[in-house]
Amino acid sequence: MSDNKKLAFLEYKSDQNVRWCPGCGDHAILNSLQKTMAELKIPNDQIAVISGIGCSSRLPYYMSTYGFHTIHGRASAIASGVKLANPKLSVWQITGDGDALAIGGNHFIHVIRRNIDINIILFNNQIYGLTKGQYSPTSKRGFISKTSPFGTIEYPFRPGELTIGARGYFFARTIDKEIKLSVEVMKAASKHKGTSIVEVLQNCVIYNDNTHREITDKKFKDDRTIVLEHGKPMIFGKNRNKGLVLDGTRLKVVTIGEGGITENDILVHDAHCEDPTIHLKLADMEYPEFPVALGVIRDAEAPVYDQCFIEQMDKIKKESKIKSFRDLVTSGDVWEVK
Ligand SMILES: Cc1ncc(C[n+]2csc(CCOP(=O)(O)OP(=O)(O)O)c2C)c(N)n1
Ligand code: SF4
Ligand SMILES: [Mg+2]
Repeated sequence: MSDNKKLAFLEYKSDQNVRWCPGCGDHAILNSLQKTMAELKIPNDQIAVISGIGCSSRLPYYMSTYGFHTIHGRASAIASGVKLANPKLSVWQITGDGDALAIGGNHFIHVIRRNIDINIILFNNQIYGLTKGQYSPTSKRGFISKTSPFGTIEYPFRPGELTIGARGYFFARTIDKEIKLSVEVMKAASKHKGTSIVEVLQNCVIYNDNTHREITDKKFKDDRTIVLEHGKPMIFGKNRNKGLVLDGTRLKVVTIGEGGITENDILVHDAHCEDPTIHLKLADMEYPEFPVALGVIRDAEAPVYDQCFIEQMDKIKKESKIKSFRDLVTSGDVWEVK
C-alpha cells in the first residue's frame, strides 16, 4: 500500500489501456471507485468486481483486483455466487441501465429482495452505449433514438423507486464528475450490510450527450439538486434558503424566510428509518417541481442473506449426525439411483 494518501488510489489501477471514449463519464466513476477503495484501505486481493455487458461493464479490466466481465444482465447472479462462496470478499457489481434494468431486470430485483451483501454501481446514461445508441428503460419519455425514431411512448423506470419497491435497504445517487460525493456514497455503500444500490448519473458524450445537464451543470446544480445527509435539515439552493417540508402526505419546496418559514420547519433527513415512505418520495423527486436528491437516500438495517445462509449452514452441520463421507456411507440410509 502506498504511504502517500493522495496516490493510494493508483494501487487499484490495472495495467490495461482504458478504452472508453474521451470525455465519457465512466472515467470519473472508475476514479471514484479506486479512491473509495484506497480510503477504505481494502486489500486488492479482498475485492471482486463483477460486471455484465456494456461500456460501463468494461470496468473490471481497469482494476487491479479480482474481476469478472460476465454476460449481459447476469452480473447479479455471478456476484451473488461469489459472495456466498467467499463471504469475506468485498463484492462490487458494475452495471449499466440496460444491463441492470432491461435484460437483467429480473436478477436486479431479486438480488435486492434477498439483500445479499454486495455493492451495485448503476451507471445511468439513459442509453445503450456499447451497441451505439438504442433507448433504454431509463430513457426519458419521448426520447428519440435509433430504436425510437418517433420518440418513446413509455415511461422510464426510476431506479430508486424500483430498489425500494423490491424491498431495498440502501439507495444513493451521485453524479459522475462529482468525485467527492461519489466517494462518500460509495464508502457508505461499502459499509452498509446488505445490497447497496448507487445510481450514478453518467454522461455518454457520443450517444446521449448532456442528458443530465439540466441538473448537473455547475450553473444550476445547487438550485436543482439537494445533497441529503443523515441527521441534517433538507436545505438546498445557491443561497441555502430553500428547503423541503411535508404538506399533508406530499413533499413541498419552501423558501426559508418567506411566509413565516424558518429552518426549524424543514424536514430532517433520517436515512436509517426502516419505513421507506419518505425515502421513496425523496428518490422520486424530479426537476422542475423538485430538486433531484443526491447522497444517501436510504440506509436501513435488515437481515442479510449471506449471513443468514452461513448461520443456517452452521446449524445444519452441527445438528447433523453425518460429519464425514464415511458417516454418510455407513449411516444405513439407502440411496436409490433410478
Ligand atoms: C444476450 C445479449 N443481448 C444483447 C446484447 C447486446 N448488448 C450489449 S451491451 C447492451 C446494452 C448496454 O447498455 P447499458 O447496460 O446501458 O451499458 P452502457 O453501454 O450504456 O454502459 C446490449 C443490448 C448482448 N451482448 N447479449
Ligand atoms: S459510447 Fe458513450 S458510454 Fe460508451 S464509452 Fe463512449 S461515451 Fe462512454
Ligand atoms: Mg447505458
